[in-house]
Amino acid sequence: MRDNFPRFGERVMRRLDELAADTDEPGKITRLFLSPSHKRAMARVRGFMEAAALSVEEDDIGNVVGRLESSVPDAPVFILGSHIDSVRDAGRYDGGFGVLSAIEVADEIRRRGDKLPFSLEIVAFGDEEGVRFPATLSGSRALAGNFDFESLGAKDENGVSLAEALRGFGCNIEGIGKIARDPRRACGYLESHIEQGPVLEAENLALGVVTAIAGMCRLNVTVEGEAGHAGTVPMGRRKDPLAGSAAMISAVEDEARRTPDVVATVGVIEASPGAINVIPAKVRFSVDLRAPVDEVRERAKAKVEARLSSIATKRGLSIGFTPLDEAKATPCDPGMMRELSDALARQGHRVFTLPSGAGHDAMAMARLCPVAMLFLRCKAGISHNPAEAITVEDAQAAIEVMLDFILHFRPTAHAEATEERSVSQGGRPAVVAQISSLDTTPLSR
Ligand code: HGY
Ligand code: MN
Ligand code: MN
Repeated sequence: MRDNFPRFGERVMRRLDELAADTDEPGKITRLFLSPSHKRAMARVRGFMEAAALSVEEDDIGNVVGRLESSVPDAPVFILGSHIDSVRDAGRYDGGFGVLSAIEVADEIRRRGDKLPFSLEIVAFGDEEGVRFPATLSGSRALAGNFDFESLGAKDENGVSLAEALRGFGCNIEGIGKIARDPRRACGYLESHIEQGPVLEAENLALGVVTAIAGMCRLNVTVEGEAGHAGTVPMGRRKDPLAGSAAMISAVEDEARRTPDVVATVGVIEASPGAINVIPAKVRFSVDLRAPVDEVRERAKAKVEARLSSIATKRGLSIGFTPLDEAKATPCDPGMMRELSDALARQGHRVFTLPSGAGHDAMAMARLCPVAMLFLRCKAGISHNPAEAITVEDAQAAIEVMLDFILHFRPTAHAEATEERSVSQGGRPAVVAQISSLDTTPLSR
């Protein structure tokens, strides 16, 4: 395939540069769920899908779905995709690569006239990052049939609820329940994504097969003390929630450092009333805690909460924990991993497997069907950062492997293997328990 395969890597790189222009922060890439830039990006991706002669629809949770119909009557569907929302000041490859590479695969299959025993759906999910609302994976959870309708009440930093934002975006809330795909018809999901870590580069490999995706939980910690005059309250009489939060944030980091395989991050902090000469009254900070094994993560979370509570007690502060979201660790399907490894080998790559510390839409899609992920090397493992970088050669290699995988995938053989596995393991891994707490209203200034 290598010789007569047009260099679609160049087109993907060019299109990713075009997609980068869809931002709500000029000079940076910030494309939050249901934002004006998300709407522009959807239109752009729709255009790419239509240029590949896919039939395109936009669903009621803000996904764009392109479809290549199989000539086989009543054929099942194989899903490819990733997300087009971003973090703030993001890189241009996180998510978008998985969508645009999938469009190249569908376009090449159509161009060559290959007959597949399944239809192909290419999905551009609208909310993987969960930056705007305290919910993540809304688009893929809806497609997989386990959207958390309680999250419709969750509010963004401006107090806009998810339901209001969806309506303002032109979505029909009542249509969300109809997005779910039939698990008996979905024969698999493959997501290609940048690794967002340094392992492939260190192995001098372009591509890798993901074994499992780490589980994560997100919570807000609210610490309350006593506002006071910065000049008159003696240090020994203060109940300073910001100084207390500093000790707590160090404890979060310390707990993660001392627990193998656990990572924890405080990414957001707010203090009120927020004046230079006022001892703060209240602080809220976020915690994102992950581990490849759920029990390890849950134990670490309990220890973090215990340590933070004891710091609060010692300092005469009050503390509250508000769970925001949780996604359980998700193993990739062994059969799909084998088939992806075979495609890598056929395309001349050394087969290398690795876990994912980052979350992905595949976590939600695992609820619907067997999933696999193809990782692409990224420069110095940098991601969630405008310095994110990949090469056109690696992009080309990934599309060649994805195409090879799709051309060789046979749902029937796979369905039996999956059925046996599913019965032996008591069904699909429970993917997510989304706790949509409403405590994201901005601190009163
Ligand atoms: O946070 C994550 O792991 C993903 O980038 N949303
Ligand atoms: Mn991503
Ligand atoms: Mn991301």
